[in-house]
Amino acid sequence: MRDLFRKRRMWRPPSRLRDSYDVVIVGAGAHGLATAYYLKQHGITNVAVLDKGYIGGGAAGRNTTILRSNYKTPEGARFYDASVKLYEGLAQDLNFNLLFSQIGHMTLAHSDRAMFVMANRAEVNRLQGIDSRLITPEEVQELAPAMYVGPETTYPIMGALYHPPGGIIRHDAVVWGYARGADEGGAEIHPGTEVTGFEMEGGRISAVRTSRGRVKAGVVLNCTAGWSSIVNDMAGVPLPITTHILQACVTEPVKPFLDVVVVSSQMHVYISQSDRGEFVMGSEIEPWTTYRMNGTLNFLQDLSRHTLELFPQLERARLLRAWAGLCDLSPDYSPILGTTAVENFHVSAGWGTYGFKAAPIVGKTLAELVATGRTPELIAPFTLERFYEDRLVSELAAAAVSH
Ligand code: PYC
Repeated sequence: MRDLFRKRRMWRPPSRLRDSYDVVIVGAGAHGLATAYYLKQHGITNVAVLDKGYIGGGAAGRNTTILRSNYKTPEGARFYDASVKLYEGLAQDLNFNLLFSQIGHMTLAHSDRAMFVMANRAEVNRLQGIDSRLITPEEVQELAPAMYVGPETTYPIMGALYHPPGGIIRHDAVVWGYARGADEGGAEIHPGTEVTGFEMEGGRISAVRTSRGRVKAGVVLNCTAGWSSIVNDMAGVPLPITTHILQACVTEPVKPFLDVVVVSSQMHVYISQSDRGEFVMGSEIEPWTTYRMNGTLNFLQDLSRHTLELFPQLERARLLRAWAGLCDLSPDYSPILGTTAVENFHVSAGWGTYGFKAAPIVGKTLAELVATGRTPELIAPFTLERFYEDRLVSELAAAAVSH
């Protein structure tokens, strides 16, 4: 019976930690697992993915599943566009149904200033070959016929930034698909294995100390999102990151009536309807820094108020679940990705509210960095050094909602 159960699992049950690995990835979320998966394409298979909790239990399991690439900077738009393109072929690559619904993404504008910012973003996007354009209130209504856009709204809708390639995907399927692919490629996945420190020798990490023993490591990657500054501190590489919570919630399933992702920065909401009919809704990050993932009543009240202005039909819908996740926010709202001052220690951090969207391209580019020792061009703008060299990549106005 026990054997039968094990054979059916999607990845091998955790074995004993070996003494040494070519690559140790800290964090078994979407970024860590994707990196382990793509390392196989470079012939690197002696890999351990360690996580203090369970697979996909951090930000990968606590987002609102939105994908998009309509960022504000050319660097950001290029990078996230490469990620969306990988997501488009990912179900086939992983041979795993990821339920990617490319239903389009619409960011509402409620003021002249917002229209100007959206127009600017649309231009930047189009110069990168990304489908993104300003649309009129009439087109907004055509895309979301069930949404209230009449005169009684607190914030009248003046137009929107429309991004057809955006959409939603099944987030846990992404994690499981990458975990299964990484496992098939030979990587070992070790949940319940907390990293407690690094042993340093000659400016390098020589070994990783864990709650299950010590392992030697050729290269170490920090893919721990909300906990990235804690893990980086262990290597003596401080990150300019503050950690906040982001809250979201979901209603009971209702009849399908929304077929596009709707975002309003002014109203601090993003709303989509899942394949099951649930309304998935989120808000801006909380302004205080914390590692406690406790939800708040204020969040539920404000979010419900704004959602009901747009979708009064949801008045009687019950909330099924609410959750909070950690966001590792960088000063310019762009990721911190790639090499650090410790030669064999690389980082994927500073994701704020954008991390889940980036998982495939993070995995691909970090795997290339590990395999070749060279920073791929796509991620060169995002290295930690930019904060010492005054080369910030400000994505401040590209957040789904205000930060
Ligand atoms: O930037 O698309 C976004 C986003 C969605 C949820 C949080 N951020």
